[in-house]
Amino acid sequence: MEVGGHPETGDGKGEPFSSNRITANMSTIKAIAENYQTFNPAAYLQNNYVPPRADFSNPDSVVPWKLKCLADACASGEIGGQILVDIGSGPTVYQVLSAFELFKEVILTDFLEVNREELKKWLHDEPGAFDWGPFINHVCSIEGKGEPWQEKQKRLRERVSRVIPVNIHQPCPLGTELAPGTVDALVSSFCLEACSPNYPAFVKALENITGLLKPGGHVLMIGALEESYFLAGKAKLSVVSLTEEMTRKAFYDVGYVIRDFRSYTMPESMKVGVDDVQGIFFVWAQKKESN
Ligand code: U87
Repeated sequence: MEVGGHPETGDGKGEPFSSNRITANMSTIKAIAENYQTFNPAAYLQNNYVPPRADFSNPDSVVPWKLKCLADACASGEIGGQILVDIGSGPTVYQVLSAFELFKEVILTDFLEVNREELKKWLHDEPGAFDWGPFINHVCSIEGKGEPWQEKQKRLRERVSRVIPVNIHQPCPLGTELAPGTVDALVSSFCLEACSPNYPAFVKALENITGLLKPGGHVLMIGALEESYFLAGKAKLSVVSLTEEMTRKAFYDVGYVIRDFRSYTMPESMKVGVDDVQGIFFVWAQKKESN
């Protein structure tokens, strides 16, 4: 099959689908996977989920902005159903604090065993688990139901049915755990761009996770804009540098209608030397009924 210039040698013009790019792609996906083996969840949580980035008294702080975007989409009344899957949860749960209320079953996923263990530690309220209390309390205040955050925490721990492996670079990212087209909604925060070697691989990964969704299903995605690396202990992870246009185009090309798109410019006060991120995007998108 002739795809963009000479199949074997590639035409050097960087045609996205030339064969040597595909092989290069594969090697770099493997390299990223190896690089993640030194990812330290505790260091990562200290880098991103304590003040100033997680400061609920500062309206300009990063985490309150993320939680507001998610809460607004979930308050629309249009999102809900049987199964919600969070793609690339890492060691965090803040990203599902609004959405989980709208589903019967919530499935958390990550590529790394160490992160899945960190999640299970919190789910089972084991000693040394990260304290998501201030995050849950903030979401309760956004939702304005005035309920004690401990009740919401208890509900979330009961609603999570599984913590399973995921690989977004696989056509079936969850393997045989869930059949294609059976999931009602996806949440994903800072995952696809943080483990894809380049933009075509990012778009392919979006296509792969989209295969899990029912037609008409919703995605709530948070991601980094114009970031090239981040730190997590000894690990220095490379990131695909995205612009808003590249992000919108990916959702459009994969077959979504964008329901809401927001972006946040990283204030100097939030640049704490753990990455070179310049901004954050939030997308609420709906998979077209049929492409
Ligand atoms: C979070 N969701 O913190 N398939 O929101 C699937 C994979 C694969 C793979 C690796 C990146 C952190 C972003 C969580 C964790 C997100 N992780 C998994 C970080 C970068 C900007 C920034 C960050 C965090 C891997 C907070 C803030 C900012 C990680 C997850 C990526 N800099 N998943 N093939 N390979 N992963 O194990 O858990 O992706 Cl505020 Cl600004």
